[in-house]
Formats: sequence, structure tokens, C-alpha cells
Amino acid sequence: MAKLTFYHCPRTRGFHALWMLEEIGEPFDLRIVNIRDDIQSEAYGAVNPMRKVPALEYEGELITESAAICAWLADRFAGKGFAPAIDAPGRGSYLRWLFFAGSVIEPAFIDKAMSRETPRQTAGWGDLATVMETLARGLEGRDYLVGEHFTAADLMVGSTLNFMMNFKLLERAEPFSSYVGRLTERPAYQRAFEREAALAG
Ligand SMILES: N[C@@H](CCC(=O)N[C@@H](CS)C(=O)NCC(=O)O)C(=O)O
Repeated sequence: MAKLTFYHCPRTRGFHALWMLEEIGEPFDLRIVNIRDDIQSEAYGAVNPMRKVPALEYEGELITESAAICAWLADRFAGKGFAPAIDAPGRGSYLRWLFFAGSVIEPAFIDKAMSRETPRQTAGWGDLATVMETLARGLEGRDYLVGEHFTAADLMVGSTLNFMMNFKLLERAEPFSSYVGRLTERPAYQRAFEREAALAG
């Protein structure tokens, strides 16, 4: 039996973790949690009291938050090369961009989706224009955010940008379109995408 149990609902932020699981290539049990009803069940409340997907269980330990799941998978299966080692150059940048996805990029786009302007001094994410300028600088002259290779930080940032493009909150323009295109060409992304499409029916 797989040691990893993945709680997921198709067409949600759970996709970030599904893609990461495909990158890692370890077997996992998939539990589909319908966000319209299952998510309110007592059983799922014990998995994630936030009543959100995704969640991942490994040997009795529960991990929630897509970035934490991706970071944990990258570290737990370190041999796959999706995170710089804890004492290697690039580790700090890797963590910076990994956290940037969920705590800066995403809330800045939520402001846009809600046609809301949180004062930039109040918002931990500042404002969307500065977020995207910062990200563009991070990508200047490089294919990936850290070093020469794809890491879990690219997955979280790229997957978040891809969501925003699909929701028409972000224009498919450079430098982000090439970056997202490069990441979504990866076989693991394609496998996750096909699996998701089959699950969504
Ligand atoms: N910060 C969380 C967000 C998870 C999240 O918002 N999940 C949504 C689906 S996209 C959800 O479970 N919604 C169900 C609900 O709120 O009822 C993460 O990144 O994992």
C-alpha cells in the first residue's frame, strides 16, 4: 500500500500538489474530496480543519497548504533534485520564491479578481504591479528561478501563474508566457493535466 495519501478535488489548487506528485513519481493513494459536500464532513475536518484541499498524509502525519506539500515532497525525496540541499547555494532563493507564490502572488491576484485595492502598506503582498515586476526581474536572463534547473519553487510559481492565465487574470505575455510554457511542457505536468481531465470527467 502506498505510504502517501493525497486528498484532492479536480480543478482546484490541489493541482499544484498533483503536479508535484507526478514529478516525484512515488505511488500514492488518491482520495477525491468534493469541495461542494465531502469537504464539510466530519471525516475531512479531521484531515484539514480549514476544510480546504489539498492535503497529504504520510505515515500518520498530515500536511496541508500546497506550497508546504510541494516543499515537503521535494525534501523527503531529495534524490529527485527538486530542491537545493539545506546547505547548498540557492537554498535561500528557493525558499524565497516558494513562499512568494502563495503568500505574495496569489493574494495580489485575488485583490484583482475581487476588484479590491488593499493599501500596499497594509498588504503583505504590496501590489500586483510590483509583484509582477519583481518576478520579471527574478526571471531576467534565466529559464528557472533558482540555478539552472527546475525546482519546486518553479512549480509553485509557474502553476500559480498558469491558473491566473487560465482565469484571464494574467495576460499570456512575456516574460511569463515563455516561462509557463517551458514548465507546462514537462511530462509530469502533462500527466497531471491528463489525470485531472479524466477525474473531472
Ligand atoms: N492556501 C491553501 C488554499 C487551498 C484552497 O483554497 N483550496 C480550495 C480549492 S482551490 C478549497 O478547498 N475550497 C473549498 C472551500 O473553501 O469550501 C493551499 O494553497 O493549499
